[in-house]
Amino acid sequence: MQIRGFIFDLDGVITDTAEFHYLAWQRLADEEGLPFNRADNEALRGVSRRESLNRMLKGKTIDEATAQAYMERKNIYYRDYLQRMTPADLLPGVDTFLEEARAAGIRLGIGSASKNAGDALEKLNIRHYFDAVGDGYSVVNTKPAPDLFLWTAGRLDVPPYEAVVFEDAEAGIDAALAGGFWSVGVGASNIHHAHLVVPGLAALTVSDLLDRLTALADRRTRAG
Ligand code: B16
Ligand code: MG
Repeated sequence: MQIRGFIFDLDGVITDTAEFHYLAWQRLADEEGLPFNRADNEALRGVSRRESLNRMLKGKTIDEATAQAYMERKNIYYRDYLQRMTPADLLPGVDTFLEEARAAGIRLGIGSASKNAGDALEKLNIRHYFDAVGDGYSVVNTKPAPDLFLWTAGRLDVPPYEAVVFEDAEAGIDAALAGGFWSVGVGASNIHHAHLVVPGLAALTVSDLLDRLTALADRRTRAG
């Protein structure tokens, strides 16, 4: 088995923008008198801005103009938080892991649902590591559809069975598996169906990961 590409989700894997998304949605909810809290926000992880709004509204119906205005306002609040982001906001172990992967000749990509992913990479000063950046503008069908990871793998020129997706959200692992990728669940919530689960990238080295995936592939081959 050969692994030639790594594709990283951004929020929850590379950095914790989830907190900024939460604060921005919470501010909008408070201004509009919508019931919303930190626990509700968990259901918004990894899904698009539009789907996040739908989940935040919990069945309440609003007209399209109001929906657009809400999303625009939330995004203004979110981008305000993003401006304060620095390389210190990288999650532990990320820079070492990216360095190791590059040294091993692995092609690197981002597969994030966020339309702000490019700006976050610039603020974190890690844009230069990536050969391809798939973001909220790249495809129509969002996670759990595999389209975004397939799009990014295409740009990396690596087939899914030779690529690993790193994801913190259930919808993201579903998308990786649907696309035929190897998957690493990062964190602890609802990602038990990934091929491997780690608490964070600091808990993993590239050579250890490749060894573990090779062992898994060998077991599968033997099992037929
Ligand atoms: P935006 P990821 C996702 O990023 C976030 O997890 C999710 O909370 C957010 O709604 C989505 O991006 C869209 O973000 O409003 O900036 O376009 O986990 O796919 O990196
Ligand atoms: Mg995520």
